[in-house]
Amino acid sequence: MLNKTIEQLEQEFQAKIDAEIKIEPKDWMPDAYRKTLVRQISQHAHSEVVGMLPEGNWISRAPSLRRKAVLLAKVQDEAGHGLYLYSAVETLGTSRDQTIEDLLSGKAKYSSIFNYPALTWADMGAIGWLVDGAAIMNQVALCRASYGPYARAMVRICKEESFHQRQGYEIICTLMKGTDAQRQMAQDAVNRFWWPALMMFGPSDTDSPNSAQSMKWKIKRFSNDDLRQKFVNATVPQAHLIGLTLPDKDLKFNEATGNWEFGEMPWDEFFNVVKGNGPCNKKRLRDRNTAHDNGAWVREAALAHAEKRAERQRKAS
Ligand code: BYC
Repeated sequence: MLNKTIEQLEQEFQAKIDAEIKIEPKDWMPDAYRKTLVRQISQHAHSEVVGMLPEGNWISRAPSLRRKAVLLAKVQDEAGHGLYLYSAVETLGTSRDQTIEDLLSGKAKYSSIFNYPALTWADMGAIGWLVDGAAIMNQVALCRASYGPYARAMVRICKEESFHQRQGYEIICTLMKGTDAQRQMAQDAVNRFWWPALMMFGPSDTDSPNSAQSMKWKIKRFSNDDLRQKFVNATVPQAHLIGLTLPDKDLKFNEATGNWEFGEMPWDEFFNVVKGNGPCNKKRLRDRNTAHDNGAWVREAALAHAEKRAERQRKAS
């Protein structure tokens, strides 16, 4: 490796990617590839962790013991996803403390969707069905990402996300079979979450500065717009099946392309939320900081326990 030029190393790196050989932590990689992965995987980890806040708030108000147990399990899964992903970031040489500090200080991004409030129980259904549904559409492709630790984490995450999507759709289906007030609650949740769910896929391809390079590196396999369209095509029939309407007067099926065409995305809203001005950005950051501070004793106890064990092992050997 010592005698190779950067150009040669880059060519070999791209050849491995083109041949579908995974890049592993100790392999040579361009700085920009490492940086892109740290950016995307850490934003993804933060999304999982901040995503626990709107749902965690409903655990104590779930309408039955069964619903409570299922929601609790889902929120715990999200914490686990965050941990796999923070570990994947560590394999790229960035410490977990640094990554978490970037979230707590407000420097790091996380998915726009978690800056919207969860106002009613039906929102738990809409989040599971639409938000986790959008997340899976994006994440199934990430199971084939070129970076080994990320791809392997995604395989496990996707299995759990499928359960999340099903539990959300089941909540919405149950409400749609209920009273007028319950159907109205479901419809209201879908009206509020439809467009924000479509925004999760990111800016349109023409405004996505990272897509072209990330696709060349096979971190991303599909463009933002392609995934958004796949999600719309999969979800519109599910809505119609249970009698829901979607809040888009321009939604129509195109026989020739097989696509459900949809109206103009509210891009001003998207960029405003990403800039930190969504309905809940400040609250989410404040709550995440409080949760982190409240967990200090757990981290201290875990460290003290690890030190004691190491000490015992030293004495025994
Ligand atoms: N929100 O060039 P682009 C979940 C940013 S959570 C905020 O297209 P890229 C779940 C983007 O970061 C699901 N920011 O970027 C958890 C970039 O900014 P920087 C989370 C967004 O990276 C709990 C700029 O806009 N999933 O599953 O090529 C409960 C330009 O965009 C958003 C992931 O994170 C957004 N929606 O493509 C329930 C998946 N979109 O960094 C569910 C992994 C874009 O240049 N991430 N931006 O300052 C990805 O696949 C890609 O990062 C994206 C964006 C498709 C999201």
